[in-house]
Amino acid sequence: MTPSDLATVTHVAEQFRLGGAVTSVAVFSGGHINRSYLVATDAPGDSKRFLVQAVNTAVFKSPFAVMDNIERVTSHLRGRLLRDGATDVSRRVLELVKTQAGPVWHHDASGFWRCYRFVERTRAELSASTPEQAFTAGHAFGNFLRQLDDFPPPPLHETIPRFHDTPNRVAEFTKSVLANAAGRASGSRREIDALQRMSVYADALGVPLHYGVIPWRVVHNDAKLSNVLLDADSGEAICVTDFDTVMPGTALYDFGDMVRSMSSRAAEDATDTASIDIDPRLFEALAAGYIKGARGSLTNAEKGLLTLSGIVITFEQAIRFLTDHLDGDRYYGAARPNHNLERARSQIAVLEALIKRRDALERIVADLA
Ligand code: GN1
Ligand code: MG
Repeated sequence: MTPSDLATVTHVAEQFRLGGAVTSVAVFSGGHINRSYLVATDAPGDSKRFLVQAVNTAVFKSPFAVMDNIERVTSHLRGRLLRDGATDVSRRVLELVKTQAGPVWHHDASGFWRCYRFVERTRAELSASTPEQAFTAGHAFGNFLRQLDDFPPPPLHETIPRFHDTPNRVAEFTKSVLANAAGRASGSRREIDALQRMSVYADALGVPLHYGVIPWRVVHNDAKLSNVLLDADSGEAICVTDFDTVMPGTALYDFGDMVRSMSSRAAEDATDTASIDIDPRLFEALAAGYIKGARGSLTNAEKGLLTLSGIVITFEQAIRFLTDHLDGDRYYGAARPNHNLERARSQIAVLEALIKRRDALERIVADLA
């Protein structure tokens, strides 16, 4: 962190009701879109550390709408936890901190900021290592779906329009291939061709959703393993995080995203693509955890599309990474040259493995359902 970044984040942190003075600030890595900092204070009691985040307003064009959603969702989740008799509510749902001025955000020339209480004694993982981990994370997102099944009107804001509109993602991808803004199309020809061949999957969730075969629900929309906090001692998934894209959608967006990040052991940007595969035991544990966590809220039509959802969302993510590579890494950024191309390749490898193993995975779901 540069001294000027440190001064900025310290100043921003001081705008929130931390209950004490800032003693240290560190970059908190993870997440492609927003910038996060871990801020420690000398506040008395257990709540000494905070996660201060700069919301990426190029991506979230209406950060006020994002914060409105998060306030409503976190307070609903808190209410459901209390109703269900949970004892450790402060570890099971994120808590926004207000500014001295009152709102849960601070906005100045340095950006649009928010602050959460840091959930202590937890960790996050980028890729699943054991079936137990896939089960507990799947269970946490199933539980999240159930806790939001009585979310009251009005509907949440659409914080990013057409977020999981996969055919629209394909259209944007096609435009990027044609525009070739960063001059990278010829070096990505194999990946472009592979994804164009797989475009048949693009509408496989949108059609059932828009024609009423599966219901609209309040869903997370970024349900990857790294968005659930695991207890540092027991490994139990205790708290779902990252509510920026919680909005109407299908449960299958969430399950599909989990398949993408939890049914293989490969990191999202793994480069040894030849070794990337799906482990059916991870997939089975994930599906079992999700169905159990949802406690009967999934319809038979949703259950019947669980396997396909993994294919669709992994395809969509591959398209998004490759689009960004072609556009010059403007959305996700890149820590090294060709980073988004590598991410796209690893997602294509996961996708190919899902397609190859589809029948076996369908049988697993049929046996569980
Ligand atoms: C982005 O910023 P982060 O890591 O929470 C992205 C998701 C992608 C994910 C891939 C707003 O999430 O849609 O699935 O990266 N979020 C946004 O890891 O685009
Ligand atoms: Mg996210």
